[in-house]
This record gives sequence, C-alpha cells and structure tokens, in this order.
Amino acid sequence: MAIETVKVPDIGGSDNVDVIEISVAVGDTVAVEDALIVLETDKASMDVPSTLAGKVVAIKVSEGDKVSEGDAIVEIEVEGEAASADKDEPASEEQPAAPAKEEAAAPASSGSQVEDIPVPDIGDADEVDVIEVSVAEGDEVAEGDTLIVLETDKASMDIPAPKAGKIVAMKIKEGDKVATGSIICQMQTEGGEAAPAPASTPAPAKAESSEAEAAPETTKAPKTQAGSPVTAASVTPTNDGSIYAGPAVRKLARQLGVDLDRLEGTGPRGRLVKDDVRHYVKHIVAASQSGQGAAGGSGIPPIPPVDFAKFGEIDTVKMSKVKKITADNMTRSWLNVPRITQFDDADITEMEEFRNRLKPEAEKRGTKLTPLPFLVKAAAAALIAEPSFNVSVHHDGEHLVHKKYVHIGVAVDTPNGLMVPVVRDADKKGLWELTEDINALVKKARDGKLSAADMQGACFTISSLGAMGGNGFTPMVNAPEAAILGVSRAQIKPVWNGSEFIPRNMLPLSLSYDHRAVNGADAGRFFTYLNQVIGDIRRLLL
Ligand code: CAO
Repeated sequence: MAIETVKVPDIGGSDNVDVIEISVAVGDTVAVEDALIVLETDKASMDVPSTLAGKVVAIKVSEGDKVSEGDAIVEIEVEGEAASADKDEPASEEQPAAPAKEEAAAPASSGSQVEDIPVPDIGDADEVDVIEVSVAEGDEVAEGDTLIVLETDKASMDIPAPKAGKIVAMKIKEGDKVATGSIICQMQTEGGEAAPAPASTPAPAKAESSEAEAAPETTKAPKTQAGSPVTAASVTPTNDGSIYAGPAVRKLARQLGVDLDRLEGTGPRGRLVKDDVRHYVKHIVAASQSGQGAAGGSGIPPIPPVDFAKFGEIDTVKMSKVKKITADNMTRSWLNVPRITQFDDADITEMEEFRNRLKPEAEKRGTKLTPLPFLVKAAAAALIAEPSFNVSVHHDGEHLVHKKYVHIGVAVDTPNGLMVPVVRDADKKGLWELTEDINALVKKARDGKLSAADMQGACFTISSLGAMGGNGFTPMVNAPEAAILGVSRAQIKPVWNGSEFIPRNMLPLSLSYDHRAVNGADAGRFFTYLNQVIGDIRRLLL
C-alpha cells in the first residue's frame, strides 16, 4: 500500500484554472481515467482523469479553487508500489511537439495585411467536425472572439480569433472536418504577427518558448501526469453528456445559474447556443416580473405586451394588493397543482325545504341563513368520512400531510378582490354557529379587517357563485389544500325517479382536487358521500 498524489496535468499552459466540480469523494474507489475534477477556462471545460487506481484518501482542492499544472488534486491509496510508473516524469517533456501543418499561419508583416488563420493545436485528432461557424465574411472580430466550434466524440471547443481583424474569406464551413493547422479563414489585421491563439482547453496550443517562434511549430498536446495527452478523447462534457453545448455556453449558463438541462438548443443539430441561455433568462425574468410562469423557474414564455390603446380607448388601473396576491396564488396553483375537476348535481330539494323552515328562526337570531353553512357542514362531514381528502402534499414533494383538524375556507368576493377566510373546526360546530362564523368572516373580509391568521390553515375551500349564476365552473385548488368545491346556481330540473320525471332542486357542484395528493377513486368516494349528505342532511346526525 502506498499513498500517492495525483496532480493537475499539463493543461495547455493555462494558470489559475477554475475547479468547477469535484467528481469524487474521500473513500471512493477510482480506476485510471475516472474523472477526479472538472476544470473550466474561458473557452472549455474538461474532466481531469485519474492516473492511478485506488482509494481516494484525501482531496486537496475544493470547488471554486483555482489550479495550475502540478497542483495536487487528490491522494490515492494504491496497491503495492507506484501504480504509475512515469508519474514523476515532468509531463512537459513527455510528448513530442505536435507537427506543424504546411498550411499553418503565413508569417506576418507589419501594417494592414491579410493572414491565414489556422486551427491551432488540437492534439492528434485529425478529422474533427466543424459544428458551428460563428463568423461570416465581412465581420469584424476582436481577439478571443469565437471563429468556429469544433466537436469530437467527447468534447466541443471554441476556436477563438488569435487577434482582432476583419474576416475577408472563410475557408471552412459547417460540417467540414479539420485538423491542427487547417485554415479557418483569412483575416485582415493591423500589424503584428499572426500567432494562432490556443484552441479551447481540450487541446490548447501552448507556446513552448519565446514569442518569436512560430506557434504551430512550438505547440504540443497537453498531457496527464502519466504522460497520456489530454486530448479531446479524455475530455468529456461537464454534465451528463446529454447536454449538447460548447464551453462558452456552459460558462455563460453557470454564470447566470441556468440549468442547461432545462433548455432546448436552437443551434445546428439541437446544439445549445448562447442565445438559448439568454432567451431563457429573459423569459424567466419577464415572467416573474409579470407574475406569470414564475413558479420554480418554469421557463414558460410570458404573454407578450400589447398596446391596447391602439384598438380603442382604455383606462389602466393599478391592481390592488389583494388582487396581485391572488394573481400570484392562482399562477402558483395553476403551475404546481395537477388538477382534476369532477362535476355532479346534488339534490337539495329537502335541504332547501328545511332551510326555508328555518328562515324565521334565523331572522329572530338576527342572521341570514343561506345554503352555504349547510355546504360547509356537509364538506366537514365528508372530510371526516373520507380522510384521504384531508391532506396536503408536503413542500418536500415526498410526503403527504394528513390533517386531524377540519378547517374550511370560504371564498368571499370583496371590493378589494377575492379573500378566503377560514372557518375553524367546522366539523365540531352546529348550523347556527357556522352561520354566525361565516357571516362574521364575510363581514370582516368586506370591511378589509381580516388578519393573516383568519386566512390560514384551511383544509378545503368552498367557492360559491350560486348567488351570481352559472351552471358550473372549474375552481382553482387553493394550494396547499388538496381540494376545493365550486358551487353554482341551483335550479329546478326534471329528474327521473324510475317511473317518471319529477321536479327537483338541483345544485351543480364541481370538485377540483390536487391529483398528486388524491386519486380519482378517493375523489369519487368523497364526492358521492358529500352529495348524499347534501341530499339528505339527516345523515349529518349519523
Ligand atoms: N343557488 C341558488 N341560490 C343561491 C345559491 C345557489 N347555489 N347560493 C346562494 N344563493 C342565494 C342565497 O340563498 C341568497 O338568497 P336568499 O336571500 O333568497 O336566501 C342569495 O343567493 C345571496 O346569497 P349570498 O351571496 O348573500 O350568500 P351566500 O352565503 O350564498 O354566499 C359568499 C356568501 C360570501 C360566499 C358570496 O357572497 C361570495 O362572495 N361569493 C363569491 C365567491 C367567489 O368569488 N369565488 C371565486 C370564484 S372563482 O375562483
């Protein structure tokens, strides 16, 4: 057993390269070529593979560190003596310089001139795909601007302009295959020498000695500690390989905190380009500012602005705070809650006869008795009878919260907007107490006097539009509650009793529920029970 250190290999002369990912943990067993860390330069990201097989006993770098060639990455406990025979040999002496191609950059002279811009040293790969041409004839480019993007089996790399100038002729096109030294384009430059810039780090060119030497002849492929070149073949995309994006795009995404997994590439063959990242961020920001599609960075495109005044006279009125909060809540519910709505008519003929008989008593009590307290009472009874409905999806998305209390929200239309105060312990209260509670809450809501506590803790909501009319609607679940009952206008309808049609007072109900929390069978049982109770309120005594 021996403890050996794996160091940062030759990374093409780049110093202080960002460590963007640690791919192993202490205790991991790694094989030769397993990725240890991921480095990222301006132009490329690359895995640094292990040169040793064994157990990781110490990690010498952290995410966010900057490293250079020779810095220790990990310590590995290896079997027997040195696992890597040539581990101590200086990497820079291992690899012969990459041969210069005949068509490499023409020597430059001072003044304005046209220069051939070659592909810099990209290692030994000689049939590398050009997957993107980022410039066109006539473009002015700055030093470092991407000219083309190359891609091997394992990596993509931007090839930057070695200096500023104007593209006078493109010599390659998308789909071509190139090698080190292939001419990319001709550029008109001002003075100086045309030294090809390093390619992206997967196989960067590295100036061997003085600036006076022509770069292609003096570059060499970077190597691992064990001496194998860090060519494209040992470089993999930083994520799971299913993301088709170049290093510059990856870097931009990382800077903006964008998860590339969520994006669809619009580049050739679905490749992600910088504009995809920018558009994504733009949409998220616009959506969150307009209150649309903001949930969880969903990337839902916002509704484009419209100048309504173009079509006629308008007034633009600021939304009340309540309306804005409602808008956020509705959007949140719409985007987060997979909702099902089920419809049925409850026969309230008997219930209404009973309510009408109670009206004089209600008057004596100084209150008004509408169908709503009956519905609250019936819903409370149904939640007790079918506890699978009295739940919420836990915010961790992995648990269901089963509630042992029964608080019911009542949607109230107020001058300020929709508010939902909560009737506490509805299952424990009689009809008169419920009536008083509801009336008090409705008054408080319309007087703008509800406290935050008055509107919290509901298990289930009832939204009654019965007084306004309508045959049915699909109420929005008031998350994190699991369900809501929509009540529409009761009507006398002909109902078949088996031998004849008889007139019955039918109340259209719509039950929306969070399908993550409640399955259809539970919903069916709950709704049937609720309708039975409403149809025969004597059942509330059972
Ligand atoms: N069918 C027929 N008539 C109905 C009815 C129904 N489903 N529900 C109520 N009515 C009747 C009442 O009985 C009352 O008539 P009477 O005075 O003759 O008895 C009349 O309509 C007015 O009732 P109301 O609206 O004053 O009282 P309510 O208890 O039915 O409703 C409240 C109270 C606060 C729920 C209601 O006023 C309200 O604000 N509803 C709006 C809810 C809402 O905006 N929801 C959002 C929908 S979209 O998410």
